[in-house]
Amino acid sequence: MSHRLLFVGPPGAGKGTQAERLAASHGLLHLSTGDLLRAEVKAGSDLGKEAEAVMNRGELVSDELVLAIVRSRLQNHSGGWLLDGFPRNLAQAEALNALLGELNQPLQSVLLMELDDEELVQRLLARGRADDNEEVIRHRLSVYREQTAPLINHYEQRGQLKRVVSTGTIEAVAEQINAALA
Ligand code: B4P
Repeated sequence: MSHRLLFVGPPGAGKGTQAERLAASHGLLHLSTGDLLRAEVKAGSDLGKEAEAVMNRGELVSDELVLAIVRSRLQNHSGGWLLDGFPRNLAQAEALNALLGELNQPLQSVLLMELDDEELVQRLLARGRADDNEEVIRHRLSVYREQTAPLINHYEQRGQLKRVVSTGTIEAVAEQINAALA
């Protein structure tokens, strides 16, 4: 299996859930930009204060801020990694490509997790995080279609994209992911 990979998919597709499992079972560094941003919010840092309002509106935090977080984590790490929720737009994908070139750690695979909108909304409402109310969720879905979905074509053209449909139990989705990445 690849040891430098990223997970793409709409909010609520289960990227965080599956990334955590896969990273633990394969000894990879799991970098979730969402989790890292929420940790900054919790710590009350300047960065967290800047990110909080943006996240609660369901929009994307600035590319510079997110990129600085990813760079600081990857540049001191020599093993495998799994990026979850990053990149979120083409500008972030280009910046990641440049960073990985600099670090001599090329990306090996991209996993796309897909699920229909109504199931996404139901899962996120059940999760109940601060940014999980229906209006914000629907806005996050439209931000995903506009800004993040173009990554699908981008990585498909590079021959790196694998797809799974993330319906079924967490275990069943994990099996599909293992098969897709094998
Ligand atoms: P994220 O933290 O990345 O979260 P997400 O997309 O909402 O969720 P994910 O797909 O990981 O779903 P999960 O496993 O939790 O983003 C939050 C915000 O951070 C963004 O809106 C943005 O503002 C900011 N942000 C993050 N990265 C950024 C970037 N690169 N640039 C700019 N801004 C950025 O699963 C969802 C729920 O479903 C859970 O409750 C889970 O238990 C459940 N679930 C999972 N799998 C299931 C299954 N098989 N069956 C039933 N339920 C399941």
